[in-house]
Amino acid sequence: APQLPRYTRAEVAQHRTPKDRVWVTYGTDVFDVTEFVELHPGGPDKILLAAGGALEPFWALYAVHSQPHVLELLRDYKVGELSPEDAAAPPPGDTADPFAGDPPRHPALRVNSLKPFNAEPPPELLTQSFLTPNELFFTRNHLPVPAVEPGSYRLRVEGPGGRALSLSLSELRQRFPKHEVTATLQCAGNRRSEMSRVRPVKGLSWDIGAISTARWGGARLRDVLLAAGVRDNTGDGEWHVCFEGLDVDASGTPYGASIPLKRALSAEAEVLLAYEMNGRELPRDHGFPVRVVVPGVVGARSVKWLRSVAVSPSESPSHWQQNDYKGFCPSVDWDSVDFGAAPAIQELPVQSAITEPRPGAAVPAGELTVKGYAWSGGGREVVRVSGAKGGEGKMGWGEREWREMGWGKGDGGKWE
Ligand code: HEM
Ligand code: MTE
Ligand code: MO
Repeated sequence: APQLPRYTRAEVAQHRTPKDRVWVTYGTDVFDVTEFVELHPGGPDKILLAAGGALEPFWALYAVHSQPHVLELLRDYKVGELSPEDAAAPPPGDTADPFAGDPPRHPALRVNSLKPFNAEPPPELLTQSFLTPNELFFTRNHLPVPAVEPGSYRLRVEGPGGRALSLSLSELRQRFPKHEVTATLQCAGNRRSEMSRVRPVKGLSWDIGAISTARWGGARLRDVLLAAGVRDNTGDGEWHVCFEGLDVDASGTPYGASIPLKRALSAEAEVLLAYEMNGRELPRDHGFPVRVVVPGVVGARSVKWLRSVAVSPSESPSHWQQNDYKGFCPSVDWDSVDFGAAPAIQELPVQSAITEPRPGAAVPAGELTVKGYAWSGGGREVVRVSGAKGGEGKMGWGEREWREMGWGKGDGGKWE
């Protein structure tokens, strides 16, 4: 066979659009798939997400590709091989960097900030499946990802009157029944880039993807609190449950937040201390080994890398409970804001967005399939999706999946 040319990964990365030609790698082989882009059964937009890089992380998410005919098809487009140096693993990062220990991430994520890591899935992958694959679930980190050794992990639970528990990971799994909940997390900043077009606002410039859905498994917070001596009448329904993470800032202060004790104790609210996400252990970016999941409530309260849980007459003293994640009227700005004057956000209102087609996309004349998501907030069910001309949307997986799973309610849905 004739010797094919060798290319570096940097050379492959220069071919990311049909104009510059579309190259991808698989193993150590290089392919020019420009002519296949329009023929791709999964759509041209999706294949372009991998342009200039490796196919493996994308194909790992969509099992349709693990069939012999897909590899055969790819073989026709081979144009070369990776240079021997680039075929080897990338060099390790800088150890003086506090973020050097962060985990590897999926290349499809749209990165809003690298350190700390904040990223969202591209819209057309968000509605590719009802449950967001763990690798694509949006990530909102305020600090470096802590490295937790699961064998020595302990969760401290402080009940009323000085009572406290210290739970290992296996005690958390064995002492309390495992409960599963399908819940959507949304960051308060979701769609901030659109708000900024009306008036500039401070914060990460999220598009519509700072929202994702997973099936979470773990112990009910209620069960753990009862074991720590909390009773249904503790604090007369006025107290709070404060959470702290293992992620700390330069002064050693951890991320923290709280929710009302009433919600924590409500069997209906289904607040979890989750150790599983879509049937697997939590990924490091999403709180390994244990995180809080508060369905229907702003993502900021679902504390990751959970270190402690404490019942208290007051809300968490954390910066993120007291001086962030609050809503103000449009006349308030950063000079006049008084964070003490507003309550901490818990439930968020209705949210919905179109994921396909994207703004500005050229679409064919005639009937068009539009995809998107709808979320009610507060753990409530999506009742209706209506079009601009009053037409009703056809509910997609949301409703159907909840019924299949025997769930009477869900707090998210996707439709087309
Ligand atoms: C489906 C090939 C890249 C997402 C398919 C199918 C083929 C194919 C042959 C149909 C499989 C079957 O039903 O038997 C390829 C090739 C690629 C590529 C050759 C690269 C050169 C990608 C990438 C993504 C992707 C990067 C995601 C980001 C999908 C999806 C489907 C699909 C979601 C299923 C479509 C549906 O039925 O809804 N692809 N693919 N593909 N592909 Fe790809
Ligand atoms: N927990 C800790 N310990 N540290 C954090 O930075 N970010 C919060 C919350 N829990 C955060 C945290 C915010 S603002 C959101 S929106 C969600 O986690 C995001 O969860 P995810 O990264 O798993 O999507
Ligand atoms: Mo958030």
